[in-house]
Amino acid sequence: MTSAAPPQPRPDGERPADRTPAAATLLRTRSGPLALDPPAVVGVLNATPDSFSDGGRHLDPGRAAAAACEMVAAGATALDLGAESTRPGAAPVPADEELRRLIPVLDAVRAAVRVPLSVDTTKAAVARAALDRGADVVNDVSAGRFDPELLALCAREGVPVVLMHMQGTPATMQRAPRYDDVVDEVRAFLAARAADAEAAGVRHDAIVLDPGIGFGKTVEHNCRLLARLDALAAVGYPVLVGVSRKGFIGQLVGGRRPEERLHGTVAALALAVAGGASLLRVHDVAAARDAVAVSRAIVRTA
Ligand code: HH2
Repeated sequence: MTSAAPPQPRPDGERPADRTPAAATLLRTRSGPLALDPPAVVGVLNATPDSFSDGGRHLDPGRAAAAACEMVAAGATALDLGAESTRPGAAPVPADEELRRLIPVLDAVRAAVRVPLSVDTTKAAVARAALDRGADVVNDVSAGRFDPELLALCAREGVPVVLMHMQGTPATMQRAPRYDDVVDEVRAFLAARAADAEAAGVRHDAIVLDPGIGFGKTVEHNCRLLARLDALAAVGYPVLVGVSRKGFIGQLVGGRRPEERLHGTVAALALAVAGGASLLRVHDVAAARDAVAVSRAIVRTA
């Protein structure tokens, strides 16, 4: 899974093009292994008043726990809990407020389900408190850039970390996103952040990369990253994709609201699986599970 053994000749005689270690096919977490093949379906639970899609719905611990149970029953193999919205234009939330929202919800969800839980935060203090209370994975949309303590914390605790690309900050990122070559720049950024994480002591097989769909990107940038996901998967780490109900899907289907973006989301999920995604961060778990089953069955015959 993580060995640095040289690439083996394939049965057809060709050698793999790159010499990076193979991407992990499972993530080792404190709640057990999280299989990545078939891709993991990661249900989104936001303990926020203002998230773009489920804002206000999961602030109450009892409702969050019920939603968590429903998502697991529908096929989620992990859940991602956040308490700070990162939607375009969102203002930062102080750590004490983030903890005030997160901890009661995390406690209730942890007591209700056994699947690995990730905590969606950029702050080491929030991640530390969440890990102490049963979270298993850190999902950092800043890839360790906003808080210099975060990667060292993940290394010390031995937990997997998701490193996501973002141009700018949530408050500014959609003002005028610009790239010379979005695929090259995102790939180089993620490879460098992964190298920093490993230098901080995070294991190779505990790192997940994420192109950050919608984080400082135009519709065209998002489409290009999804079309060339293979280039990101070739960096040698599992890739997480978060397209669920996002703005670019609404724009591609004539300006639909978040709750009307399911069909567009499923199309993007299927293509993400075809491009090599190993984790899908979604609001609509049952639809994602079916999209994974069908797209993976097709991909496997290629
Ligand atoms: N997207 C959102 C939040 N966290 N984390 C990763 N790794 N990848 C993503 O694409 C991603 C993420 C935004 O979605 P959501 O949590 O539903 O909304 P909000 O940021 O408004 O809470």
